Amino acid sequence: MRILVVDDDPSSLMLAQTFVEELGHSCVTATDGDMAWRLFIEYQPEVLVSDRDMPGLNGVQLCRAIRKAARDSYTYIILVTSAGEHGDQLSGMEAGADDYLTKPLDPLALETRLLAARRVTSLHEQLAKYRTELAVLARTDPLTKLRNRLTVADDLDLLHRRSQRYGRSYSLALFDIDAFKPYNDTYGHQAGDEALRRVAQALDRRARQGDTVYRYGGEEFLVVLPEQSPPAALNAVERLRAGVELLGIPHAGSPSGLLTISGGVSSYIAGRQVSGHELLREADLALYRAKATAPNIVVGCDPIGVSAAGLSTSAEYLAPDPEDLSGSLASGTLAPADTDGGPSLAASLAGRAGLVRPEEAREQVAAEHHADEHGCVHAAIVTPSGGPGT
Ligand code: GH3
Ligand code: MG
Ligand code: MG
Repeated sequence: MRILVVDDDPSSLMLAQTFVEELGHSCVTATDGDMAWRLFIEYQPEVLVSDRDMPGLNGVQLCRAIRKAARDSYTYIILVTSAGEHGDQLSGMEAGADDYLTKPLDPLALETRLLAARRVTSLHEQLAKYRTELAVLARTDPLTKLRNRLTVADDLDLLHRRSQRYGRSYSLALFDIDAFKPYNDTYGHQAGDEALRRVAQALDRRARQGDTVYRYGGEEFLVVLPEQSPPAALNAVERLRAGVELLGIPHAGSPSGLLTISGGVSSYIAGRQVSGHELLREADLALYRAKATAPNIVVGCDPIGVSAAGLSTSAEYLAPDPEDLSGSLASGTLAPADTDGGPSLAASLAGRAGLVRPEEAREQVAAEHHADEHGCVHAAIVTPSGGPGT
C-alpha cells in the first residue's frame, strides 16, 4: 500500500517509517500537517498514519480536510495519540479517522491496523469500480451498445459552449428507420432487434472518430458531428445513410426492397443565435421533411437560411403540404438530375414534399444536393429564401 506518515517528532517519524517499510509498504513522510496535506493531494495514499498534535494542520484538522475532499479513492486514516488521551481519540474518530494508535508505536499493533486498512481500502476500490461500471451501463443502450439519450443534453451543452467559445461549427443528424413497424410485423420482433443492432453498428463504424452515435429512441439514432460545417456534415450523413442501405437487409415492405433510414441534419455555425436544444429540434424538423418526401433520403437545414428566415419557429414552413406530394414519391426514388436548365433535382425533391411552392417563390432548395450513381437524389439542404408567412 501507499502510506503517508506524518509526525513533527523526527524520532517517532523515523520509527513509524521503518515499521511501515519493514511490512513491505511504500512510505512517504511529512513533518507537519500542511506538508502532509500537500503530499496527500499529490500522492493519494491508501493509508495515512498521522500524529495528532503538530504544527500547521493538526491530525484532527487533517482528517476533516481529507474527508471533505471526498475523493474517488478512500484513504484509511490512523490517528496516533499519546497514551491516555481518550478525548483526543474520540474527537479524531469523529473527524473521520478510521482507527487510532497510541505512542510509543508498537509494530504489531500497526501491522494489525494495516491489515484492516487493506480490507477497507480494497472494498472501497471495488465499490468505485462498480460505480464506474454502473455509470457506463446507465449511459449504454443494452440492445445496440450505443450511448443512450441520457447524456445527450449534457454532451450537447458542452459541445455547444465549446463551439461558441472557439467559433467552430458542429452538426447534428437525426435518423429514423423507414417503415420499421411493417418490418417488425413481417419478420418478427427478434429480427427487428437484430436489424436495429446492425443499423447501429453500421452507423457507429462509418461515423468519423470524434463523432458520437446515440440510440435516441426506439428506431431513431442521433449522430453528433463536432467540427463539421453544413456541406461536410451533409456529405458525412449521406454516407451514413448509404452505409445502412449497403447492408442489404431485405425489407419486403420498402419501395427499394431494403431496410433504409432517413435523416435530418442541422448545423451550428459561428455567430448563430441558437441553442443546442434548438438545433436538435431543427434536425428533427429536417427529418420530418425527409420523411414527408420519400424514404431513404437526407434533408439538411441551411443554417444561414434558418437564422435569416426564423425557420425554427415557423410552423408554416414546417407543415408539409400533402397536395404537393406527387405519386412518384411512393416509389422511393427520385428522377435523375436535370442538366438542361430545368428545375434542379433538389428543388423538385423539395417541391414534391411541399417545401417549395415555386409559384409563390417563398422558399428555394438547392444549396447542395447529392445524387448516387443512378442519379437518384438522396440528400439536399433546404434553404428558405423568405421569412415565415411572407
Ligand atoms: P416511418 O417510415 O414513418 O418511420 O414509419 P415506421 O413504421 O418506421 O415508424 P413507427 O413510428 O410507426 O414505428 C416504429 C416502430 O419501431 C414501432 C416499434 O415497434 C418499433 N421499435 C421501436 N423500438 C424497437 C425495438 O427495440 N425493437 C424492435 N424490434 N422494434 C422496435
Ligand atoms: Mg506532535
Ligand atoms: Mg421509422
